[in-house]
Amino acid sequence: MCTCSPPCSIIVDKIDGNKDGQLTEAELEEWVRRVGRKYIYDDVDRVWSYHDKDKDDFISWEDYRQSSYGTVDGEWVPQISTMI
Ligand SMILES: [Ca+2]
Ligand SMILES: [Ca+2]
Repeated sequence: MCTCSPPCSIIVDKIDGNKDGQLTEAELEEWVRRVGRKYIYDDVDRVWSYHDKDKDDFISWEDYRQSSYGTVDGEWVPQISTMI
């Protein structure tokens, strides 16, 4: 009996493209590609939202500077969080 959380059958159902109850290498490969694309798109959304400070759907130089730089003694310097 499967004790996975969520149960393996739920995950297998998502991977099993033709719903025959069997997983093929091609189905697994397609699933890995699909999950990878979703991760990339989600990450782009996250980074875009972080940099678009005024939420106008454009990243201006001012947006980028505010999200990536701070000031020390009046000089713009990269923020430590963007250097890591
Ligand atoms: Ca299948
Ligand atoms: Ca903006």
